[in-house]
Amino acid sequence: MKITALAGGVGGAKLAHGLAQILAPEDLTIIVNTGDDFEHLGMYICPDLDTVCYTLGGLANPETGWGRVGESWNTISNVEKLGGPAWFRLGDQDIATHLERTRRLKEGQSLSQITKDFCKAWGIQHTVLPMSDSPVRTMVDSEEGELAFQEYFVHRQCAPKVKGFRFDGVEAAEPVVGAKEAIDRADAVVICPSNPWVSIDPILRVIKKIDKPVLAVSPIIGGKTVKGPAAKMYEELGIEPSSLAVARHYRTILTGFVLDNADSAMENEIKNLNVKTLVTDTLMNHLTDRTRLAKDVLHFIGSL
Ligand code: FO1
Repeated sequence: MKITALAGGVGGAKLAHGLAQILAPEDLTIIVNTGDDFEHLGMYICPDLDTVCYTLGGLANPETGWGRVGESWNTISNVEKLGGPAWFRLGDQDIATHLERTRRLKEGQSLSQITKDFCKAWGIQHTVLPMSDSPVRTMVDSEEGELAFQEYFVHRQCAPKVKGFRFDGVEAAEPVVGAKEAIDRADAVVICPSNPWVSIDPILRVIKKIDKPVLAVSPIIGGKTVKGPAAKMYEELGIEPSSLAVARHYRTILTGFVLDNADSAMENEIKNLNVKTLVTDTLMNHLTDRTRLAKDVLHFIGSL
């Protein structure tokens, strides 16, 4: 079975990792959100691309899900001593990624070519694609005005009340070469359990049409996000956070939806959206959970 997965940060990376345990490299392509990218300390940083790659490469910090395992913080702590910004925690190994990516971008290499080379260096055989080689910047409209994504997410720790989102540059951003082909040859597209508003919507805005079966895994369990501000965003936008809300979010493209056992009472309402459903354990604390959920998803796609 050939799958193209759409993923953002930590939650999405975990299911992508599970799928990569089961599917051969030629059968799985992961298209990753780049709306979280930003320039910081003179470096071009791609948090979701790095989170997916570090996770697939077994290099990710298991506590946070982002950054590298076994990390040291000498550089950023010395930047801080010099009076520089240290709110965005950049580890020493991680900084090498940003330095080399920035160097290559300045030389004119594309983000997708750089990602391909980095995956090779990190021993990752599956294809990881940025959604576009053109810049897209997620801007968060909040009660304090418009904030750049990392300013909102990390510096302000998602405190400001959100009012909406804007993806600066998305109109001009073409899907990366290979993305359409990956979707065309796939049996199905899997929307990983990432934040619908700021991780998946930017990808869908770039990719536009998907005329393939689409299956989404809810990032919300029991009305709460496992990690990150998705539930808080729904609430602040006046929508009751739930698996049903996520199914409605994607309803125009959705064929199948995977929700957690905790939300089984919602299954019929989701079915009424003309969506096939799978109720299972969607929590992924360990690699075994990631692989199990991936197996459930692939089996479910086989039944669609
Ligand atoms: N998230 C935080 O909450 N605090 C951080 O200091 C932080 C640093 C960081 C460094 C590199 C990287 O790739 C990701 C990092 N993240 C941090 C996570 C990042 O902000 C989010 O994972 C994505 O942008 C949203 O998924």
